[in-house]
Amino acid sequence: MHCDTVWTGARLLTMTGEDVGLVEDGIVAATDGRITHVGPRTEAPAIHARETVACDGRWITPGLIDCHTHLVHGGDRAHEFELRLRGASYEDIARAGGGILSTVKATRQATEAELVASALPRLEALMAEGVTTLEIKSGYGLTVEDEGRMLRAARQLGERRPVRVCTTLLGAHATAPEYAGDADGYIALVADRMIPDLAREGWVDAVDAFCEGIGFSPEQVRRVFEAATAAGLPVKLHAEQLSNLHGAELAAGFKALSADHLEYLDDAGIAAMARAGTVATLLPGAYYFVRETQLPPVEALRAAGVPMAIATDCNPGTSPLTSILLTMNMAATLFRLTVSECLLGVTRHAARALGLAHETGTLEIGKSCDLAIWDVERPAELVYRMGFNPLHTRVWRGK
Ligand code: DI6
Ligand code: FE
Repeated sequence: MHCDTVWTGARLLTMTGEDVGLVEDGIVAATDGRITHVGPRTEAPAIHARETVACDGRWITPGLIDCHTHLVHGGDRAHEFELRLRGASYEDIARAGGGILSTVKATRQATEAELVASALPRLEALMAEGVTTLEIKSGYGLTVEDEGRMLRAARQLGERRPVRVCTTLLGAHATAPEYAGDADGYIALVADRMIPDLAREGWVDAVDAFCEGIGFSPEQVRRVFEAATAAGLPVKLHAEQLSNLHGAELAAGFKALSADHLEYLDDAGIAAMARAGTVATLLPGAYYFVRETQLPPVEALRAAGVPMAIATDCNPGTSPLTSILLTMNMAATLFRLTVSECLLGVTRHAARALGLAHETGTLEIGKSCDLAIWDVERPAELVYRMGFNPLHTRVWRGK
C-alpha cells in the first residue's frame, strides 16, 4: 500500500475498544491527512511511504482535545483574584459589578483583531501540549454583534494556526447589562435574534447556556434550546455547577452533546444522561480555582456508563488554565479518575462532546490523522507530572 507518511516503531494508544487500545510496536500510515492504516507492525501490509518517521519507541495518542473553553475574551481578572485572596467571594465580586460582567466590558471594547491577538498565546500553550482540536465559546459579548465578533475571532484562530476550532454560542451566559432585571427579555433576544442570525451566518457549531441561580432558569434555558433546535444546532449546558436545578436532565431531553461541570448532579440526572448518550464534561480547573468542595458524582457516572470528558474551562474568572496535561492531573488527583479515564477524557469522549466522534479522538482508519507523540516511558506519566511537558511532536491532519 502507498501512503504519504508512515510513523513506525511507536507504542500506540488508539483509544478504541473497551479501554485505551494499547498496541506495542505499532505503525500509523496517512494519506491526504487521513489515517489509512493503524495497528501492530506484524499485522501491517507492505507500506510504501513518501516519508517514514521512526518513533524510537515513543508513545502516540490521538491529538488531544480541549472540549470546553472560553479562550476568547477581553482583559483578565487578576485583580478579582487578589480580592478573593483577601476574603471576597465570587458572588460578592459579581454583585459589585465585577465577575462575568467585567469581562463583558473588556470584551466589548476589544476589536476582533485584539481578541484574536490576546487569545493566541493561550491557544499556543494548549497546542504545545498536543492539543489538535478545541472548542471556543462566546458569552462575553451579550449582544448579537458582540457575540458574533467573538465567534469570528474564534474561527480566525483556527485559520491562523493548524488546529481545529469548534465554536459554541453561549449568548445565555449572563443577562446583558442593558437588560438588567429583565432576564426573560434578554432570553427573548438570544432565542429570537441571536441564535437564528448567527447560525445563518455559519459561525456557530453548537449552542450552550449557563443554567444556575446566578445564570438562567431551566425554563429560560428551554427557550434557548428550542431556538437552537429550530436552527438545526446541537446543544450543551453548564449544569449543576453551584447548585442542582436539574439542568442535566433538561439537556438530556434535548439530546445534548454534553452537560458540563456537574458537581451537584443527582441520580435522576445521571440516568437521563445515560439514556440520551450525553457526555459528562468534568472541569477540575474551575473546581480547584473556586475552591469548591462538592465533588462531581464520578463513581455513579462510571457505574451508569456515562462517558466522561475533561477540559480546561479556560476562562478569566473561574479557571485561568491553559494546560490540558495539568487538567488531567487534577481530574485524577481531585476527582479520582483513573489514568485511562483521563486519557479517554481528552480524546475519544471529548470528541464525542463536540459531535466529532466520526472525525477525531481515536486512531482509526478514515479519521483525521491528528497525533500527539510523547517522550514518556509509560502513559501514566502524561497524567502524573505537574508542569512538565513531554510532547515530542504534534501532528494535525497528517502534518
Ligand atoms: N461557569 C463558569 O465557571 C464560567 N462560566 C460559567 O458559566 C465563569 C465565567 C467567568 O467568571 O468569567
Ligand atoms: Fe465554562
